Amino acid sequence: MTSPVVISGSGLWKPAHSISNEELVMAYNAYADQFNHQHLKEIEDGELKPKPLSSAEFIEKASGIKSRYVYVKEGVLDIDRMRPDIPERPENELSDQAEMAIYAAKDALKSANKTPEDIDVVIVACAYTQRSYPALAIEVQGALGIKGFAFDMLVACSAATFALHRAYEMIAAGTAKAVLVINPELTSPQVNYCDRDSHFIFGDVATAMIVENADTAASEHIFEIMSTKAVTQYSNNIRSNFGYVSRANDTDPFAEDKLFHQEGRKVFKEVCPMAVEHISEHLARHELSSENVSRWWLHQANINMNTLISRKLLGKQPTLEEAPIVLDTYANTASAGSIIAFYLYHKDLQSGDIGLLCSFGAGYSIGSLILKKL
Ligand code: CO8
Repeated sequence: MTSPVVISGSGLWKPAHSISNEELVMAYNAYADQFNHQHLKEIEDGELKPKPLSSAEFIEKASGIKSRYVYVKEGVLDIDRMRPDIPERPENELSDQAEMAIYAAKDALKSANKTPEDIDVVIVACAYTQRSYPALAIEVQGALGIKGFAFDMLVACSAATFALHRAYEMIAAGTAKAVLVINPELTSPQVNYCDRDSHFIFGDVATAMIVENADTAASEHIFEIMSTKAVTQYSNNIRSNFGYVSRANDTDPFAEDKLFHQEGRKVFKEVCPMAVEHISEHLARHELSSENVSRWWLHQANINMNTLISRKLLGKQPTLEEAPIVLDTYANTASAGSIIAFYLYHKDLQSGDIGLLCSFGAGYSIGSLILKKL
């Protein structure tokens, strides 16, 4: 019998700086007041819409977010800047995202009792990479001294789960012996801090996981990947138009459409039923039902989405132990959210317990893995 494919370690790195809802709202409201004052004439003439005020209470109630980590805090709360001030690093220095990735990778290697020599594939999977080439994954591979190959992949909210799927397939096919999947989610440069509807949503973080065969795994907490399931369906409701063609388009690189923007209500309404159907079908593949799942490591975009999805699946409000929420301190960290939930809440599970890891969001994309503690 072939040895199962397992997750043998996980890693997390969070920046040293965080911003509370109150701090963020204070800066945004001061910016909005200044904008409305400076553009009084255009607003009165109906040429511009006034900037509405934000509220910390609304943010917590609508999203579950109380605070978020940011890679660089300077600039974000400066009402004359409203974006992080991240100095460009020279080409002979480690890039920002590679540095974030390496912190999380080292934590994952330690938890899996592995050294870089044990790894032969590195995947950097996240919502954005700070450049197209050379791949961040190859930079990380070089910095860690890993032999083999490495590549980047982008699937927005589902980058982490889709990369774990690829890692699972490589191990199952015997084309890799141990895969390091890393998610350096540096979201803050793409957040429109001047937009009341979205200024609060995202945070920066990096996560990592090690995927290998059970017979090489040597850690305390090993999870068999029983199976994977993915689906995508095209939607313009979550979008950023920033890209390498922007320069040739002769458009304003600071324009709102070049940053993250969404139709949040529509996303909520369309993604929740998709996620419920996807997860139900995935569990049914193993003749499992929701009652058989001890832990739900769900995507962390909005607490009300998670409540709705888990209530539909379980027929009741899940406890925080059953479906952990990390949104309050981390906010939406794109593809890393469900991995943070796993990292923080997996050690108490017993041998034979089943957990479900699932991402859902931009694309639309949904990716799930059914995991069993060995
Ligand atoms: N303060 C006060 N009032 C506000 C604020 C605010 N900050 N924001 C909106 N309001 C107002 C609205 O203007 C509206 O007023 P009115 O009724 O007068 O028009 C009212 O509050 C209600 O607004 P909404 O209906 O929009 O409020 P919701 O309850 O729907 O909450 C959410 C808004 C939180 C955005 C919610 O719709 C949501 O979370 N939807 C799901 C979104 C989602 O999951 N998106 C996926 C995110 S994408 C992703 O995860 C990865 C993408 C890639 C990474 C990008 C990194 C940058």
